[in-house]
Formats: sequence, structure tokens, C-alpha cells
Amino acid sequence: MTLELFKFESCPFCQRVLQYIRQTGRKDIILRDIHENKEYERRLLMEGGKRQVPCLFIDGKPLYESLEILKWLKDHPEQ
Ligand SMILES: N[C@@H](CCC(=O)N[C@@H](CS)C(=O)NCC(=O)O)C(=O)O
Repeated sequence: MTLELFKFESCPFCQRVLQYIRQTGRKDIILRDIHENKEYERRLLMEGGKRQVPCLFIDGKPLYESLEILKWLKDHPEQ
């Protein structure tokens, strides 16, 4: 399974998710900073449908909303 988190550093909702990832020591999530890379921003918009962060792509399928993302991560621990 491929997990990609689209985010930017100054977003508090992203920080909430990033803190959880750090706390749990998860290593299976690729971070995509949309402020550092215009291609990531383009992908988020084109494939996700909107520019909102955080957004977790789960095998390419977008999941928006930090609380939904946290719930999904808790329900799907790193293998
Ligand atoms: N309810 C959302 C709020 C996310 C949010 O407001 N993110 C801001 C950045 S801090 C954003 O992407 N704004 C741009 C937009 O909504 O188009 C969540 O919890 O994830």
C-alpha cells in the first residue's frame, strides 16, 4: 500500500497529523510538501480535487480532513 501525505509546515491541521506520525514512529508515509514542490501541489489539485491540506493519498485515493486521516491511520497501523 502506498501512503502519501500532502501537507505544508505552517498548517496546524497538518501538524496534528505529523505529530501523530512522529509519536507512533510510522515510517510508511511519504511526505509531499506542496509549498516545496509545485508538482505535488498540482497533483493534489488534479487528483485530489482541491488544494486543501492535509490530504492522505491511499494508493492514489485522496482522504481529506485531519480527523478522518488520524482515524484511518489508527485503524490501519503500519504492518
Ligand atoms: N477541517 C480541515 C481543515 C484543513 C485546512 O483548513 N487546511 C488549510 C491549511 S491550514 C487549507 O488547506 N486551506 C486551503 C483550502 O482549504 O483550500 C482539516 O481538519 O483537515
